[in-house]
Amino acid sequence: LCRPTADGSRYELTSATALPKAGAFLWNQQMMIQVTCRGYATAQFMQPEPAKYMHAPNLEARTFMQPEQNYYAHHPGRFVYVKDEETSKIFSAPFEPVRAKPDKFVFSAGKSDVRWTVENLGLRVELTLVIPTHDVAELWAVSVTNLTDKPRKISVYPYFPFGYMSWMNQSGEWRPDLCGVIASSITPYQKAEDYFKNKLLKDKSYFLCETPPSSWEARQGAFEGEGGLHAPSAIVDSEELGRSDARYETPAAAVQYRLSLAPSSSHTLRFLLGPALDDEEIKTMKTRYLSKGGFARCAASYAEYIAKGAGCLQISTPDAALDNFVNHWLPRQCYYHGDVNRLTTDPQTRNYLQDNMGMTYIASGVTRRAFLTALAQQEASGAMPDGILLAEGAELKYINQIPHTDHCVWLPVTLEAYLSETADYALLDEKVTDHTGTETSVFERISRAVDWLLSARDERGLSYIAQGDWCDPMNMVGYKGKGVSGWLTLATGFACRLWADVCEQRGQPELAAKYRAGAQAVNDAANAHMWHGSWFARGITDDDVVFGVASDKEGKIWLNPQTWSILSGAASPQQTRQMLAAVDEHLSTPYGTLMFGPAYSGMREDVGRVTQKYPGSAENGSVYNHAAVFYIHALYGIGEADRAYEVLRKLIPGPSDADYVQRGQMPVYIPNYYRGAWREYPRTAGRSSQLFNTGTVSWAYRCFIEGLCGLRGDAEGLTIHPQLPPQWDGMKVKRLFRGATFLVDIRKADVDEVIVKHDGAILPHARFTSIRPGETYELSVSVPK
Ligand code: CEZ
Repeated sequence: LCRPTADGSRYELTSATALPKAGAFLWNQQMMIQVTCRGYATAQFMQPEPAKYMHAPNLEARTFMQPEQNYYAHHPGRFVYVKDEETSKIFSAPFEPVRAKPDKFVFSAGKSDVRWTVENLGLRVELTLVIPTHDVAELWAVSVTNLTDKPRKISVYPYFPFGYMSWMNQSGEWRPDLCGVIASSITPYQKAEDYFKNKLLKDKSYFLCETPPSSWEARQGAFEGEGGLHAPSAIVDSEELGRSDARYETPAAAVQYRLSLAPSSSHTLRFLLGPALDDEEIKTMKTRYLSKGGFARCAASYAEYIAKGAGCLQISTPDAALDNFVNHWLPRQCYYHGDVNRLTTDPQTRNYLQDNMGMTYIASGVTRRAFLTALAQQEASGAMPDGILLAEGAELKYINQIPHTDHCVWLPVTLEAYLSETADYALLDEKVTDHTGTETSVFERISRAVDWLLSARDERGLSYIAQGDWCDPMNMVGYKGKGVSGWLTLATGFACRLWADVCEQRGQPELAAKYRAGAQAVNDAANAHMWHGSWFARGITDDDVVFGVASDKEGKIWLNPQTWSILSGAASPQQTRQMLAAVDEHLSTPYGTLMFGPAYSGMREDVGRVTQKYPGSAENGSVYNHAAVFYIHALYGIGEADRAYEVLRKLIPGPSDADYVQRGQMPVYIPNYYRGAWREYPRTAGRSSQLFNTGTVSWAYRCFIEGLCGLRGDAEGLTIHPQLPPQWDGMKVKRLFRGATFLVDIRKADVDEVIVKHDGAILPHARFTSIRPGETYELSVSVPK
């Protein structure tokens, strides 16, 4: 059903129906497109706020990327109809809208392109999608091959619906001068002041043809006719498309090529799709891209851009599917997050910092700049804002208008990864100027952020939650100003602990002592008020009700407080044993570890909106991978290698067909969640959200590097402490680190502790120092059985 290509660089899906929502995505700093194997697409571009050039057939609410998107007959997509002119039979590639059963179907997700091969009616259609590195456009190549030994007469009709562009003004027409269908619109608005902003929006969408077609149609209604998209009248009832235009009607680009194909011969067509301000821009794009050479140059340049995200780790383990994911797809997804910040102009502060943490392993200069950017927006109180503004004129939108209290936590937490990887302690002395003109060092600013965390606590020493913490929709625990978060209390402990280490490292023992004392105080408070029986509670509401405890029927046990009590040091070894057993019992599922359980079946007004999400979806008790990966990180930290690996492996779909079908996703990214509620709703349990925006990936990469492979940096070197799962005898690792290459051969052996040999000599403390950039070091590592 689903397999990598021989060199491992692509993943192929051989059914259009088994995983109907499975897809792939491409991005650059200006745009992003997610396409499903069946041909539906969701694309957006930045101007500077996210906008669409292909619309739904009805007016869409502006919102962020959604999980479990629904696709429907008129969903925006990229389709190619084919008609055999002798028999009048039709099909469409990749699969929608006709849904004719193909003789062969291959959806092939590449790192820098997406391809399909579809065979039907003795014809092969090959589609390739590439995008530019710096511009907003889609480059589509369509090849048709006659697979029979007879000459064929066929019509090929690319059909790219623009959708409902605007209720104020929309139209579409064939433009012979540009050789394409151009749709024009006015982004709807009502405030006079918006006119001046909107007049520079790219309100045209173009579909250009390299080769002039035999005919065209620019009006969606005329194309579809009474036949519907499954059998459009313009194709089924007529020889040629009707050449009409759309005048305040829904525009679409349909073009027809009447081809005669000799046996075994092929014909290739190229098309360019995108948004534009005006004709000038369309002409420029056409000249730049719409030719064989233009396509080839674009593909090469985009592949080069993607290759910059190759990361720092190549593994070879007994699990080939795991290797493929870690070597090819995980760094790519980290790179996406770190390079384009999910294509928002105001990423949530916690997302911005964690996405940039992943970039540490790919291009650490980007991470460094992100710390400086974020800290320049720190508030005078030391608090961090809910979102970091990245574009001029950008505003805090959606969730960033809701006060969350955890943002400061992520500074020391993500900085730890950055410093381990780079040892760039000089960053701490950089001066950062905020909007008031105050100049303060990075070190001082993060100290103030940690101080703020310590101050934002109640008389019991527990952290206020306001309208949310890491869990965005937990908005009603503390909206009256009193409720506290068990997780945030423990996360504050972890932040203090990490920050104390940095102070120590800088030779500031008094400060280190202060933050150690801070960590102790919050950990004590958590133990006094949150530990109930066998695990830590999730919080205490405005009305003083403790929740996330054994007596709760729903939301009984939450993963994050357990995880972070390990990280903060609040949990004793005895407590840890009890918690891990409870997590195994209540939260472990075949598709990963639940964020909490059982899911809420309805609104709990003292917890909030999270309880209103569908049980088992998103934050309401799914396998929310971001929470699962924190858990994995904590488990590696305490040497729980077996448990850690078990949870880690479940982040990735496959490799059995049954698992692919249940999750519905290819192993080319980690989604933000898999459905939970597996006792209540086994039919949907495990189903992927298909949403590739997730804080999971930076942590997952970190867990592979520092946890599984155990190759973690410190101020002067690299420590080596692999934690292999029980079923493996060994693994090989190539790790790029501070400019050097480490080739590490890890084997289980009869040893009591990790033994590392280099050039025949045993390294003291399984640690490599005096690393010289450009060198390659071969290490052989023995780990206890
Ligand atoms: O948003 C994510 C946030 O981007 O949810 C995580 C949070 O830590 C991330 O920062 C957990 O709550 O209902 C909501 O508002 C949701 O919380 C979503 O916004 C959720 C989306 O799935 C993001 O893509």
